[in-house]
This record gives sequence, C-alpha cells and structure tokens, in this order.
Amino acid sequence: MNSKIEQLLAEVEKFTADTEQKIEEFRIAMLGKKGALTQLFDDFKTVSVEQKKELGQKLNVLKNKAQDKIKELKDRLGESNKGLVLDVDKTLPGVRNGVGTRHPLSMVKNEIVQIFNRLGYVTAEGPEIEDDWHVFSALNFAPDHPARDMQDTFFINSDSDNPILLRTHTSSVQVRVMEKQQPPIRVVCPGRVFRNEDISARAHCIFHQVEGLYIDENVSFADMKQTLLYFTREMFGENVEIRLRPSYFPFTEPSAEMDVSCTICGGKGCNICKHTGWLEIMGCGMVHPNVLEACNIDSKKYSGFAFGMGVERIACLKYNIPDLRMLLEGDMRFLRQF
Ligand code: 2NL
Repeated sequence: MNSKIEQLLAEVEKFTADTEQKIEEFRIAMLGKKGALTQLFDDFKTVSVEQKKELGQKLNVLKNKAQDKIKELKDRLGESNKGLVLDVDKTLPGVRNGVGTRHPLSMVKNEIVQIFNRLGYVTAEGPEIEDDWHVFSALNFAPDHPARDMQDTFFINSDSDNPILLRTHTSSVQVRVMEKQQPPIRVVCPGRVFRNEDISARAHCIFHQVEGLYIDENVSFADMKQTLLYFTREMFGENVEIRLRPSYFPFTEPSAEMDVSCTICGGKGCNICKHTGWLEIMGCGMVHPNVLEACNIDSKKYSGFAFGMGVERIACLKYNIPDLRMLLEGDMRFLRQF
C-alpha cells in the first residue's frame, strides 16, 4: 500500500492539463467512485492497527495534494480563458440594435382614422369579445339572418338567448357609443374582427376594419357622398373619382357600395381593376331607423350615415400588394419595405 501511495503521489505531482475535460478525467480517475484514491481508502479499512497511523496520514496528504492540483489547474484554465475574453479587438465597430418600424397595417389604419379625425370624428374602441345584441340584434339582423350562422361567426358560448361571440364587424362599438350618447355623434371605430371564413389571397378569418358613424339632425345621403369623396382623395390622391352602387346591408337603408377609380390605370382598365376602371373599397348607407330606435335614438328627429372598410384591402390597393396574407405573416423581407 505504501508503494502505491508513493506512486500516486508522483503521478499527482507531475500531472498537468490545459482543458476542462482532461482535468475532469483526472479527478474521476483519482477521486471518483471507482478512482485510485477511493480504492486505497477502501483497502485502508483492512490495514493492521500498527500501520493505521502512518498510512492514514500519507493517504490524507495524497488526497489533499490531488484536490489542490485539480483546483490549481482549474484556476489556471479560468485565468487563461479570462485572458481570451478580454483579448477582443476594441477598435472593431459594435453590433447595432435595429430600430423597429410601424407595421404597414397600422400605418394605413392610422392614416384612415386621422383623415376622419380631421373632419371632427372621435376615435372609439370596444371589446373584441361581444354579445349577440351588439353585433346582430341592435343592427337589425333578423333572428334567422345567415351571418349569425356558425359558418360565419365564431361563437364562444351560444347557450343563452344573448350568445357570446367574436365580433364580425366593429359596428358593435358604434352601437355602444349610441347607447351611451345622444346625437350629434361622429365616431370612427378601428379594430380587429373575426369571421369563420376560408383563408385566401383576398380574405382572412382575422382582419381589420375601420367603420364610421355620423348622426345629427338633417344628415343626408349627399353629406355622406361628399364626406367619402373627401376621404378617398386624402387617401388615394386628388385625381381619383368615386362611384356609388346600390347594395344591401341590414343596418342601412338605402345602402351602397363605393368604388374608387383604379389607382393603377387611372380608370382606363387594367388587370388590377379587371378592366372595369373601378375598385371596390367600402360599404356605406343611411343608418336604418330600427338601429337608431334599438339604441334609444329618436329616428324621427335624427338621421345619419355609416360606412365600413377593410384595412387589409385598402393597404393592398395603396401599396399594390397582391396577396393580403403577406400583411399577416410577419416576414421581415416583406415588412422591411415599408
Ligand atoms: C363593409 C360594409 C358597412 C356600416 C358598415 C354601420 C354601423 C352602424 C349602423 C349602420 Cl352602428 N351601419 N356600419 C354601414 C354600412 C356598411 O360596412 O363592407 N365593410 C367592410
């Protein structure tokens, strides 16, 4: 046993290593569960009483030396690594953090809202999770109207007689404004809306809308037409024209769809406008008397107009984007262009 101790002592003395792995291998070989030293301590139990004192001391010396060696080598490794880290070229230019930019959808939404703000419309927002009353019933949707159907609307809870659902348009925000406030009312309502539709280049199940509402005494269809012409020229330029086509919505009467003269060909006809010279950009109409009455506004005294547009659609037209999904995917190669 004595000679084994001497031999290990010599090994410890002369051992050296310059990697963490080699030091660890050494520690395991010496002090690990099956290490040489551990083995010696096991054998020590069977040593005769006379030898115990001398061999015990020697064993402890060996163990301390092995531990000191490991610590010393680790410290030296740490020092040289520290040297490496400090040894950087401080004259190299630093890595810059990129500055973020606004998303094109936010830019277009803000632009739409600000045009109406300049005409005296106040911005109003409301909940994305709504009830049937604010999304459908107050807006003159018949109880069996197909838009309420599971196919169009994401229901959260349809047990009660006023189901909870994700709003399919931001008109619900305007209903909330009318319930709280008597005319004159001028609001714009931007927000996210949800429809249970198949996703394509032209439609998504989550998209953004801006709706507007103007109610006062003697508000006419002509007021609406001029307001929307002003908006369109602020948005697409001085030279565009608009046209209104008859349409149907449950919440407006009469209702119309509004087109803008093609922003690509100027109305001559091209692929984008499918050779019609016109692009559809919003729906609008005079607020239905049933809607005013549902919100406790006297439909004999007051009238008003309302309109709604999809922000993705306006953004695609304004920036000539071929597929609305590009606005929702977050691809930096696309977003960096704005
Ligand atoms: C479209 C059509 C429209 C409205 C939205 C509205 C709101 C209230 C009362 C009456 Cl509270 N109308 N909003 C009116 C006409 C059309 O949107 O195609 N949107 C993308």
